[in-house]
Amino acid sequence: MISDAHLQGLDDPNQHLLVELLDRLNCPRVFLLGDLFHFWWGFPDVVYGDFVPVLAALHRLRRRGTEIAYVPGNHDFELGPFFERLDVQVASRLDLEVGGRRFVLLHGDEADTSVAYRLTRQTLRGGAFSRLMRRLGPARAQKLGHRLAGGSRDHGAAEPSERLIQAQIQLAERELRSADVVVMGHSHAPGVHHLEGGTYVNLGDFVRHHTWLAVTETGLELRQG
Ligand SMILES: [Mn+2]
Repeated sequence: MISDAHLQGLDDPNQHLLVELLDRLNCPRVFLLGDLFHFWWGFPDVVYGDFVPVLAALHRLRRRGTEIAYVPGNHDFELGPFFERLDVQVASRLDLEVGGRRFVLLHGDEADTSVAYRLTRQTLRGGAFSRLMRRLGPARAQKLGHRLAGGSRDHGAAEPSERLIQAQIQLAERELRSADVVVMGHSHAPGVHHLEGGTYVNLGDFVRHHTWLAVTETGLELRQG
């Protein structure tokens, strides 16, 4: 399970590190838990040149027989048209059983219930914004989206807010009432938390920590690189 690479373009070193990781994975399933791209607004039949290396790596991974699922993050829009053609499942959350344990997979931005965040989310996910992006077309939509997402190179370098980290723990506690393991990203704060109801793993990110979760027969391993 991998999330939050916030890839920015062909010269982003994290894109090549992520490609190397995807190319050496040898497992039945891979879960992408959001914000692989700093901004993605999908148009049918549009392949963004900036992301060809990672898209090709996902295609190779799928061709090797690995099933891939993508839970969109708050920087990902309209993933369906393109990713379903790559035979990647897109779902807003995933509830599944692995090795007899019930997993819930989320991006994790749901935890942020602040008014400002909810307003922004409502606007960006609304019909008016969608119509605007379609009118702009792929090149200008990506440009605008990138600006809205904050174009800075050192995105993700800032320390995650304690408020968000706590809100995610509370969300995990709620989900653990009906699950054994909750996995999310978004806060870029990697960690394995043993809570009363089960285990909550935050994936961290692939911007600065380069952390990801391996689910093996022996347990959960937060790995680096
Ligand atoms: Mn996010």
